Amino acid sequence: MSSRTLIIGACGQIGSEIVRALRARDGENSVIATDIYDNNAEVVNSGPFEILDAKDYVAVKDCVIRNEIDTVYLMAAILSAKGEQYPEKAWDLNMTTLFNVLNLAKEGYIKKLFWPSSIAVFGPSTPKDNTPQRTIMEPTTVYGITKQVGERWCDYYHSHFKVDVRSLRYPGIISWRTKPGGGTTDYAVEIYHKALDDGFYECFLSADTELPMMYMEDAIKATLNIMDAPSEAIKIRSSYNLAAISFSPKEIAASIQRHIENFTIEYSPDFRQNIADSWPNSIDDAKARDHWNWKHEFNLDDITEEMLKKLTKTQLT
Ligand code: AKB
Repeated sequence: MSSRTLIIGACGQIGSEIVRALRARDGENSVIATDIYDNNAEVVNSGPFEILDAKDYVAVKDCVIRNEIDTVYLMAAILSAKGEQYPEKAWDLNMTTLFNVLNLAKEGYIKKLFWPSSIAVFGPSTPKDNTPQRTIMEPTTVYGITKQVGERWCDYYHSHFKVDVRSLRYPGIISWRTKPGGGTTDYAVEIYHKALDDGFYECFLSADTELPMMYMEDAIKATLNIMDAPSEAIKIRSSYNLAAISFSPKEIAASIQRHIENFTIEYSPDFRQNIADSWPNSIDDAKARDHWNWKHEFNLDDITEEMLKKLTKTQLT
């Protein structure tokens, strides 16, 4: 049988797009989509789908063996904002699922593994601008702690057990097909929906909060590129800094106003402001660009144009 891929967390914002891209590239039956819920019709109906609790080691192992899987993308996680509301749940889900797949790879059931990290690994003591690959990392969110510790475990499993694990520190990801949930960067997706539906957005971050962001198409390209790269090219086995653009709520609002003149925004920062303030403004991703030729395409105005066009079309159909 040819190479078969398992996506865990396949109904979520990034997981669903990985399923779509891999099914288009490798054929629908090569990609087994799994999630704890079956709440994404496209993912469920476009090829093999199974309900899977990624915290259950025996169930994940059975799924991997039964489907003759060699590559796994673990996309299930509790993100930054939700993690602060459910700290123990976030720790348990984010770490147990990672150990399950790392151990399956160590035992030889999986050949290659993708695990997403995040800019949340950084904290208030990290240099804020052009944050380097290697720097001070003192995250102040539960989510950030799980990602930082997860990175150390990925590196450990690679150096001690030769596990072929690859990882990216995703910035905020902007997409139109599936909404994000439970993150601090979610405002940059919500704002487009509200601009079209109501002409108004009440933003939970302050006007000048600058954060690293990326369009989904770029994020998927980066993910497939790092997974396709030869093993020797992947010189960092914790996780790679990955960047495209940085902007603030004020700047994304101005970009939307170039298309929807009457769009207005107000700012009511809540607990997510503290999280955003602890993260970098911008990221230095020179290592990714150098080691496996990463290059982004979409800037803020490209993203605004695409988001408004695609969301308008979706509303009309
Ligand atoms: C979040 O906001 O929690 C995520 C992330 C940056 O990892 N989008």
